[in-house]
Amino acid sequence: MGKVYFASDFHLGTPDYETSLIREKKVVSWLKSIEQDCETLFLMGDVFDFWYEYKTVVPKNYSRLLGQLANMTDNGIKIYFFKGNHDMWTFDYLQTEIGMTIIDEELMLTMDDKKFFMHHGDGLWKSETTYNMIRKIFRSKWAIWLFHRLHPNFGIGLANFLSRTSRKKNSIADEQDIPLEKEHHYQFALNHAATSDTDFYIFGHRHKPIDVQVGQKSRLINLGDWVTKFTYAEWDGKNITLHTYHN
Ligand SMILES: [Mn+2]
Repeated sequence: MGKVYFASDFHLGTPDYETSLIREKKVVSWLKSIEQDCETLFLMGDVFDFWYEYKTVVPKNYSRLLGQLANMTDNGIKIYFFKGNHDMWTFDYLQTEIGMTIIDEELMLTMDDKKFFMHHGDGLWKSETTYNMIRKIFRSKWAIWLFHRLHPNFGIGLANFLSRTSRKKNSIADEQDIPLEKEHHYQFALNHAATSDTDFYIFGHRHKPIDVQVGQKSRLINLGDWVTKFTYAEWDGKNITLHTYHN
């Protein structure tokens, strides 16, 4: 039996082409280092700092990563791609061309008799009403229909700009070292675990590696990021562990 790997928040594309390319090569190097024993890979959102695909056009970047991922699925590795708040506009390209399974919201799976609850981590908390409303609009059919009408040079240019603005705003919140009990993911997991027998809650989005116990028997893992931390989680059938990739 192979291992299961989890990573999120590569934010490829930011802050500029050159810096992102270095990071993309690092991600690919990590993927090459795990592909021998990897059975399933969970890419848990914000892989791209911005992604939008038209019916016939995709962003002309990320060829190294996409090639590596296609190679892995060709070799029988199962890959799940979660929509993050930066790359929610993935439609069928990554599924049909790369062979990844696209996940819209949460994914609940049992692996090795353990129950996993996985989600990118945005929009889970009901009190974030403004954010959740914007999220709903961005994901709506008519917003997508409208965006489809824009010429890619304009549409993708505009979105890159918006994505950068949103990242700047979010990264301030991301850096805030708020206590664990105030973390939305912790509150969500605590609340959820009270009425379910989930073993592991796995999130990205916060850019903050976390591995703590929740309630009586559950654990919360936050995957950190690949902007400054290069962290990922590994499930070997018995234990889940957080690691930092060095190359
Ligand atoms: Mn995010």
